[in-house]
Amino acid sequence: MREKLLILEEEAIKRIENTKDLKELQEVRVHYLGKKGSLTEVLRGMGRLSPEERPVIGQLANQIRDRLEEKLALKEKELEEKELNQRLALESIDISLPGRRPPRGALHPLTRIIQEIEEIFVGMGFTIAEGPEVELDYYNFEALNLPKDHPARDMQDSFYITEEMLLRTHTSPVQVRTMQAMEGRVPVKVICPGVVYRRDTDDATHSHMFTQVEGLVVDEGIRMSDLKGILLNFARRMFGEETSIRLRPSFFPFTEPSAEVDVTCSSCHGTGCRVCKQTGWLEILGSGMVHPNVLEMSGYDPTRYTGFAFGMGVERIAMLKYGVDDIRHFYTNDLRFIGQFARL
Ligand code: 2NM
Repeated sequence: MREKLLILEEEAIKRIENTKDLKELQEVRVHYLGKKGSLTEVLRGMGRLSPEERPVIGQLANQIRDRLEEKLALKEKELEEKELNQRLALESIDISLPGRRPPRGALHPLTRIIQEIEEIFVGMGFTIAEGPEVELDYYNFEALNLPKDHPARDMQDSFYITEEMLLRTHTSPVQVRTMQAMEGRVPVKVICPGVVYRRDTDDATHSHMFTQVEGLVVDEGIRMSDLKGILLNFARRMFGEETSIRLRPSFFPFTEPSAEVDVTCSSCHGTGCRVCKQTGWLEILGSGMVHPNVLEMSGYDPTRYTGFAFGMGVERIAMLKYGVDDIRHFYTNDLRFIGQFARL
């Protein structure tokens, strides 16, 4: 019996040592120490032993079980470590490989100019208003002192959708809507950025869809000097503090008097160059004192209130500021062009 147990132990230890994974180790454990295991079997046969032998063999069997348990535990720890190391090696990431830099996006140059214009006017107390691009004839023309038979309202120049609906030709209808929503309250002090549509043939300086920012101020006692002050401040913030402006008489149906505003050419500082066609001046916007008919139609008594308004083309401002020679560059989305305006 004693011999049998010692052989069993030797055999079990060999098998434990040769085990290659945890699954196999569990099989070995069951084979020797399980309910129907070899050692268990031997212990069960102890009933046939003499009373003198029984405690000796029993003690030996228990010692062997303890030693095997210990060996199994040691081997289990070793195999667990081995398997963990294998998994870590397999799942390891090569952190020495440099990453691929994703291309960085940037705002479109027109978006940047719009934001810059907005910031300047918000700094002077203006709020920003937006409105629909598909507009009623009433807001786009009628309420701006352009009655049905007015020559400046040529059907050929607008994209009409129905008899009374069209793509807005300027953002002035937003200002009309703002005045009507204010129901005669003052001050009205808004700028209206947005795209507008005109039935033009596209070329280097014209686009059938372009971007405008218009402004409107209505209050008691608003005068032409207020317009000049606001627009001089805008021009200096936009084109540099050394910039001067000049106003030239002009005509718009919705303002009287009306004026075109020029800034001193920043390419030649007023001495004359190709950009300003030797004049030293660049036209940047149209403006004027709001026509009494326009105020009246939108709920403001023109004997009590006055106002000024102005409108500029954002593409033109961007072209002058950055020296861009063709408006179509803004719409082609060639990253070689667009990428040059990214803030670094
Ligand atoms: C311009 C030039 C002059 C203008 C007028 C109005 C309104 F709605 F108040 F009547 N908004 N914008 C205006 C005046 C626009 O763009 C060249």
